[in-house]
Amino acid sequence: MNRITVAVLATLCLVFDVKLDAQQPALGRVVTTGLAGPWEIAWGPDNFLWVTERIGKRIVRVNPETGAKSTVLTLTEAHQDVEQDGLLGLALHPQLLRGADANFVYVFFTYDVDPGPGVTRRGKVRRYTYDAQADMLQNPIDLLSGLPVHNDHVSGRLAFGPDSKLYLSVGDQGSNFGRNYCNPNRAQEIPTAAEVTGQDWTKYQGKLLRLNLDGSIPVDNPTIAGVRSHIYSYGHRNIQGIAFGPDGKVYTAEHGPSTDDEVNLILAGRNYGWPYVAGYKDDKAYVYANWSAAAACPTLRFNGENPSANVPQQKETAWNSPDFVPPIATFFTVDSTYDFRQGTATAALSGMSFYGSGAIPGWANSLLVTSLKFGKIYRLKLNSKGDAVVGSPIELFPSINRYRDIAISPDGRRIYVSADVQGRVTVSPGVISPDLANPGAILEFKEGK
Ligand SMILES: [Ca+2]
Ligand SMILES: [Ca+2]
Repeated sequence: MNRITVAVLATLCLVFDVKLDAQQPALGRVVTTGLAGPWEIAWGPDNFLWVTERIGKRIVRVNPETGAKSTVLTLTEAHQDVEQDGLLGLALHPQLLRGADANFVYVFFTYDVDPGPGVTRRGKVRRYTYDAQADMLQNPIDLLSGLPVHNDHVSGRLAFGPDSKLYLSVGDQGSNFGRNYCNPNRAQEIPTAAEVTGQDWTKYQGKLLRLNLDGSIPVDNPTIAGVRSHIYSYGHRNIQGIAFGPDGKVYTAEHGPSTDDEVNLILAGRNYGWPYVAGYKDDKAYVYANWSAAAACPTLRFNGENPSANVPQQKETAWNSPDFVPPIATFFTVDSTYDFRQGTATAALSGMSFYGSGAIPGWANSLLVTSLKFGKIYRLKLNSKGDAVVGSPIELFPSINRYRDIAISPDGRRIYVSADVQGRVTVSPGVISPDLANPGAILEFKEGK
């Protein structure tokens, strides 16, 4: 660790009560570099890392020993021109290359349905079959198309559940925020039965979806407001990580606004509060300011921390839902007196994995979640029931990078991280830099003892 990193960590420990691992492993090895926006990174049954390149619109197999790459898919029909679109999620069928005739690879990507020069983004879940002889993904079959995608908060994390269902996060489109501040946020809206029958997926924004492997709606999906759809849970902002516990529990990592990134334990049919609540229902720094409901919204200047008086505002405690579920951890919750000139109180949580191995002492039964903003991994120890976090998060493997996603070797001894090719990272309190140490790389970290 260099001196700057130590200073950052020490400061954050004071502010946010996170702990440094006393046996901090040394900075890891660069496995490979030159990837155009590595986004998903998954350990395959071939002992290679399967990687999506968000910007490059490719799926690449990387040899974790040598760093050698082979491209198994170039997806030219994916559309990519903003920070969060392109080729995103990837999930491997657990029977891939195991002789069960299930050599399936599932992907999520964004595409453009505007036939003209304009751009109208949608999202698609597609299945490919991996031909090991040719080392190519072939036989594309579209499973679910026309999913809502805009120019911000795309989400797009795809995961294969222990229940043999696909889980997909769909973001809130950045509505009521940033450049889209006059668009109403629809994370709380549930489709009607007619919309589901008509395959109008507009209201899937701000949701976690659960799909059968053919893209259809599972019969045991929850009924919400009288309607069964692909929606598994709702009231989400921008889920970037999905992980499963050994007993099938579903966990997500989610970007908050200026505070309160969340780690959630997902329960079927439940409401995770956004945009009425960020983090806990505690009336701290977050107040729901509904810019989209303000008169003459386009004439107002968006300011997430200090909305103008014309914008209707509602305290978190003014909203009630019997289905609300608070997070099991936040990064970070701050009081309403917090000075946002210090920077936003978030870590930009991204990929997340469950660590079940006993290979590294003390780590079993933890969630490992990456941070884009700080270039580190947080380890959250779960209680034996897996429904709460024990103690403070532990910070691991700091570097001046944006850690997009994580994969763990089957022996539990090596941790792999994909690093963004561009973007900004916090190098010291209030100092944010676009100079990344290992842009477009995959890094390997080992337990240091
Ligand atoms: Ca929430
Ligand atoms: Ca709150």
